[in-house]
Amino acid sequence: MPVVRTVSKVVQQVLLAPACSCGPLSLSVRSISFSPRQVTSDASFHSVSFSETDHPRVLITGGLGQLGVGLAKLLRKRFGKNNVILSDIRKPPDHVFRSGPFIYSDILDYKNLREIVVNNRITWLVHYSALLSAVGEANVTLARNVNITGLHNILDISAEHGLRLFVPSTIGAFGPTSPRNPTPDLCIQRPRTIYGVSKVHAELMGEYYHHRNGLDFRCLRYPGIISADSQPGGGTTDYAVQIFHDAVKTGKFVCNLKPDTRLPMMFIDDCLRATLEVMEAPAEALSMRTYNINAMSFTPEELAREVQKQLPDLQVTYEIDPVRQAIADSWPMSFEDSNARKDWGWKHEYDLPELIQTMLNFIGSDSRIAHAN
Ligand code: AKB
Repeated sequence: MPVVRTVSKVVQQVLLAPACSCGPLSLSVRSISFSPRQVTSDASFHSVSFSETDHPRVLITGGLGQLGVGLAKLLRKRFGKNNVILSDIRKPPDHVFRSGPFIYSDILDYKNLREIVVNNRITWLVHYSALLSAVGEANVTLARNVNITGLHNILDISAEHGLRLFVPSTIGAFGPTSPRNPTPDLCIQRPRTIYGVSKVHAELMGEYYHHRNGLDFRCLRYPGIISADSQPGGGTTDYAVQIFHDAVKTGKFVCNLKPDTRLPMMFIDDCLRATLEVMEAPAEALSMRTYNINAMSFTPEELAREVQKQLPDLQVTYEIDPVRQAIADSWPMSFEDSNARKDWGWKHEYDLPELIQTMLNFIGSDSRIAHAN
């Protein structure tokens, strides 16, 4: 695909992106009288009174992206429907609105965020708002605002109110000078995308607040996440979701990465379970605050071959997007996650065959239902 077409497609995705739960371009002025950045380092950030035995009260930002609705479902099963609030700046579809509490929140509006945390007695915050890698390259200013300025608001609110804060990081937090096969937790991180730079910043800022102020910051570096009933928006690993939809619906798939591009990937159920598990892990079990988590690694060619075992008529062609290809070529090929496995018992359940079966079952039955209607 030519670069111009690719970039304009990406810009279009910025405007429509389901994974982008960003606020308006202009930053709102904080109209509060007190800034947590002025609080002395010995101030207590843990003055919020809630019983240890209570369920957490969870706020999920960027809730209408690829992961939020699934995470809310999992957390609501565990903590009760009304203890988990999904939020976004976009209007939720009916089924999401009916499934549990939903609230408007703009992470670039500090006062709005603070009001939500206070009024709803939030104790855990899962911060999913972000622009992903490819879409971020097409709009660096917006990515910088959402992924960096937005994160600062989240950190300050979390520190001020003694929240347990989860921020996802990614394989994209590594770059061409990192060891790529496998990539360990601690190694050189010089990413070349604004997405990657913002995620390294998030890791370091979260750990800084943890050491300086006692913020209960927890972070997992996600591989590319593959989901059946939610779409990613503007990532480099999106091809690995799209292939399933196209295989079932049209029998043809045009891949925008080279056939031999190996990247770490994970099925969404594993990713959401890992998130819950690290959030529930006792603090003393965590020897670090940012962990790699791994499940499988494959190339487009290997994925296509496995899908073709179930759908032999699938035709795959390659039209390389140079922006995405350059990003993928700078990322880990496989992830080393022994610290997560040792510290809090991380264990993935889905390898490639289970992933393929689950995706095709879900999308197949979904499209059969759509046809029947
Ligand atoms: C992307 O491709 O940008 C994301 C990621 C790997 O963080 N899916």
